[in-house]
Order: sequence, then structure tokens, then C-alpha cells
Amino acid sequence: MDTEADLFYRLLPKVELHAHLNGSVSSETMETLIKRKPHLNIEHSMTAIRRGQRRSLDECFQVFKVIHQLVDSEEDILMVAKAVIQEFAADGVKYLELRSTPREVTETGLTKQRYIETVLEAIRQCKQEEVDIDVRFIVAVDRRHGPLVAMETVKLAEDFLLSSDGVVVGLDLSGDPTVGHGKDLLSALEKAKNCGLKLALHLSEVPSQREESELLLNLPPDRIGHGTFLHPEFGGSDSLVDKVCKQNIPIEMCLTSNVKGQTVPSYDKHHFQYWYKRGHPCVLCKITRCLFLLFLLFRQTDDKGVFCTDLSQEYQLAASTFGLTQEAVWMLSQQAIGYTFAPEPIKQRLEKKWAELKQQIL
Ligand code: 6MZ
Repeated sequence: MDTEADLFYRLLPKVELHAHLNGSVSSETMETLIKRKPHLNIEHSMTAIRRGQRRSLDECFQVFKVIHQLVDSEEDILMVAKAVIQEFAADGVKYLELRSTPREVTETGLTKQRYIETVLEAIRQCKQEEVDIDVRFIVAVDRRHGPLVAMETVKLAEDFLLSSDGVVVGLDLSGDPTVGHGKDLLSALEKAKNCGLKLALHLSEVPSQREESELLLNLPPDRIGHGTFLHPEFGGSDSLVDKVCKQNIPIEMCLTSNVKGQTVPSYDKHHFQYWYKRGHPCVLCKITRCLFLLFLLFRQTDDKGVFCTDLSQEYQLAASTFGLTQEAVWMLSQQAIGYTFAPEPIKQRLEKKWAELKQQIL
């Protein structure tokens, strides 16, 4: 990005609300991880995905398995989390809600408790090093692991909600949307809500989740991840749209991820347009570099420019696809402050920052 317009998106202060830690690892960090673990033999030739092939959500989830092999100790998590935070800050993100699924790995002695503590340590170190970004953490539940693990994760998140000095703010529901059913996770999610955790739930990421979304929208969640198939034009229903609108639930929109993961056919058909036109709260997010990583991990960096995405580019993409003015883009980024899970004083501080920067940038 190097024109004057590009510069605007770089300088634009941004809020990132949908970032999976292990999906946000940059190529540089990934190279370090691969070098650290040569015994895993993770190299370019291992990919089953060749140039020109299309990628599916399923292939995306396979990539996470590879990344999880590479990031399996406290040392790895600390390095990855710090790097991710610094990279978001370098892209002009002023407030970040990072999310990640706590994992235990017997071989390295990693426990779920230490997993979360290590991410919090990375956040603390970045703050101490005066990285210009406010970071909060959302504990993620992987739907594939079922109700018992979900309940355990909620209990862990609840402990950190009380002890993390406001850094842990919520609970995410994610994982392969084609596996399991939300009804089995309902009591864990209700418990989370009752103890004060904010809920950011992946909803209707694939068409088969209609009934599940009807159910989970009754909680209701505080934010929706993707919501691709909520509206009738995409196979959802008026009743789903009504529930989302009546409860005014913000939707986290991840343009590049959805197009490259093939849940949305093209940028101009992205559901951002549907909700944005209705004046519904939308937050643009980067989500993950996983598809980019498919190529970086296994095909060197020759496609870097094509597959790499960051939040500045996502804003620019939305603006060029849907004809948004810079003023409208600014509004989008500023409105996102209101959809964060941050306490009121932090929101006010961010509003002040946006007001100061507006005079310089717009
Ligand atoms: C649903 C997703 C996702 O938690 O190890 N994840 N879940 N839909 C998506 N759309 C593409 N992208 C990522 O980060 C990786 C995990 O985030 C979830 C998956 O559970 C994945 O294993 P963490 O930091």
C-alpha cells in the first residue's frame, strides 16, 4: 500500500474484535516456529493444496492443526502472542480483543490455566514495553470438544474474569461449524453469561446452522461472528434477521476470510452490504491469516502480497467494493468502539483518541 488513499487506511485508528491468536501468526513468526521444531518436518511439500486450487473451510481447519503442532509450549505462546499484538499495533489497531482456545499439551507441560496465563503475560509485557494498543482477551470454546470441555473452559474463564484485572472480558464459541450442535453447549454459554462474561459467538457461518442460530440468539450473544447465513437471501430467515435487529447485536464481518474460505462467493456479494444498508452495527475484522499461511507455510513467500491481509486492507477492500467514502470508513472504525467489551472509561479514552486523530488524518 503506498498511495495517499492507502496511507489513510494505515493511519486510520482501528478496533479489531475478531482475531484468533493462532490464526493471526505472521510469516516471520511462522518461520521462527518451523526452525524451532525441525523434527515436525513441516515444510512446503506437505501441503495438499496446490496453486490454483480452491480452499474450503475444512482445509482451513486442517491448517490450524498444523499451527497447533508448532505452537505447543508456553515459550511459543508468549512469542506468538507478543508478535501478534505488536503487528496489530503496527497496523494502527488501537484496541484489540484477542481470542484463543486454551489447550493442554502433556509433552511440554502446558496446561489450559498456563495457556491463558501466558497470553495474559504477553499482554502485560506489551503494555510494559509501551506498545500503543489496548489488548483484552476472550477465552474461546472449540465446539468440536463438546459440552464437558465447554463447561470446564467457562469455569476457567470465570476465574480469570475475576482475577485478570479486566483483561479477560468474554467467551467465544468457535471451531468447525459443521461439527456438533449449539444446543449441547447452551448450558455452558448460559453459565458464562450469568457470571458476567460477554459472549462473542460464531453464528451461521455455514447454511446448516439455521436452527442452532435460532436457539443461540435467545441467549442473546453480545456479538455475532460472521453471521453469513442469517439473512434470507443467503438461506437464513426473516425470523433470524428480526432477532438480530431487535436485539441490535453487532456482527463481526471478515471479508477476506469468508471469500477465501468460500463461504461467500465474492467480495461484492458479501453480507456486509446487506447489514450495512440496514444501518445495523457491523465491525470489520481481519480474523485470521490462515489462508495466507497455507501458502506461506507450504509454498514460501511468493504469494505473500496476494494472500496477506491486515485490518487496513480489509477497510480499504470494503470501501472500494461498496463505495464507502473516507468519512463513512472513519464512522465504521469509530462506531466499533461502542461494540467492544471494554468498560466505559476505556471506551471514552478511545473516543478521545479518535477525536484527536481525526483532525490529523481526515
Ligand atoms: C470458526 C475458527 C475460524 O483458538 O488456537 N477458528 N472457528 N470459524 C473460523 N472461520 C475461518 N477461524 C479460526 O485459533 C485457532 C482456532 O480458532 C478457531 C478454530 O477453533 C481454530 O482451531 P486459536 O488461537
